[in-house]
Amino acid sequence: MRIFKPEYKMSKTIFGGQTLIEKYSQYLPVSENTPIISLGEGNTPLVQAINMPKLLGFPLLQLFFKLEGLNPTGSFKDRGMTLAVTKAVESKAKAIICASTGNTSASAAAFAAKAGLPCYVVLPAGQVAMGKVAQALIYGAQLIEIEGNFDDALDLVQQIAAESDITLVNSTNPYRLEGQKTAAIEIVEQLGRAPDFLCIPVGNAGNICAYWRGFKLCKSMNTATHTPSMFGFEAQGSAAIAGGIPIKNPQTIATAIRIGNPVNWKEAEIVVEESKGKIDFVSDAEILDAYELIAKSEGIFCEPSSAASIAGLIKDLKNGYIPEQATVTCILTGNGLKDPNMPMEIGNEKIPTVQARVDQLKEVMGL
Ligand code: AN7
Repeated sequence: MRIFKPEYKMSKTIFGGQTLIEKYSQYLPVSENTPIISLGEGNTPLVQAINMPKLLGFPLLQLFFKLEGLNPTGSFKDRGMTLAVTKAVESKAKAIICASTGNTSASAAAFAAKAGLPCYVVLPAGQVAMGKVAQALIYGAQLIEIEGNFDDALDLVQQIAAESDITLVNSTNPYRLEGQKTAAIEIVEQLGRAPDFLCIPVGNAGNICAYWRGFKLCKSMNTATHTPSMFGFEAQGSAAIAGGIPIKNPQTIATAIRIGNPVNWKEAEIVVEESKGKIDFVSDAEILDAYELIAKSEGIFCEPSSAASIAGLIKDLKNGYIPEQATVTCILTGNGLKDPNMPMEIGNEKIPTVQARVDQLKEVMGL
């Protein structure tokens, strides 16, 4: 429930930098009068891996991580959501709605809160990481869980949006991918060039399309001399695009990408063709290994779905699709804190408990 009436002000609310929409306004469908709804999204760090290339046995690899989990709600969704909600407000929408595996709902709920718009969130019951549900709740969205999966939820919200004046903010909303393409422009700014390969997790395949739009834009503006090969990775039990057929009952521990019929499938196939890329899959075991490796070797806690990009990179270094000398960027789409139970679930070390005495502490420390 909203605790106030919406009141749209155009005054600046983000200090010490520009909003994503202001910074990239020339590439986005906005005007001087567009009432920007911002939480301070974008401008995320690009961090070079220093230990992983050696540990993996590919010391010459130039590997960079784009930390999209450092956006205001902890995922890349904020880049598209700032524009989708801004445009919803501009067109005087009454409310917004989405189906979600979690991150879209957290982002939609937060931007709706700032805009003073009601927000409806439809989730697959029992299949969303705890942190994401917590976010949507505290931001004041109306949450509804369905006995079904993400694909069922998306079908339902599309019907509701078609029959009402509620704006759908899933990636079928054209503004979502337009906002998300800014991440590619940022990478080129930060790296001073486009990477040779971009590794990215694939769920609905919206983000891979958005990045491709951004890289093509950089090439056309001559800020990059080339575009990267786009390598997308689905989870094995949900690998509809890689397998060439929708999956009725998708499975994976990477719940964010547990999607059986990706909505941006067609555009993603064009991206693969144009960029000389591919959409492949990685197993849950490969995802969890990568999830642990990046945390333990680089100090980066991403969510399991995000680690699909690293698992894919490792797979393709080993089978030769990605040469060792390449410059590669992995997109880490979401923050590890979204799914705080996962480290405990996969860790088999028992945390010792001792009395509050220095001798006992020393003993377990091996001192
Ligand atoms: C962490 O929140 O679909 O291929 O409803 O949360 O653009 O779908 C999330 C997707 C990757 C896949 N990484 O991106 C949702 C949702 C994380 C994600 C993806 C998602 P797309």
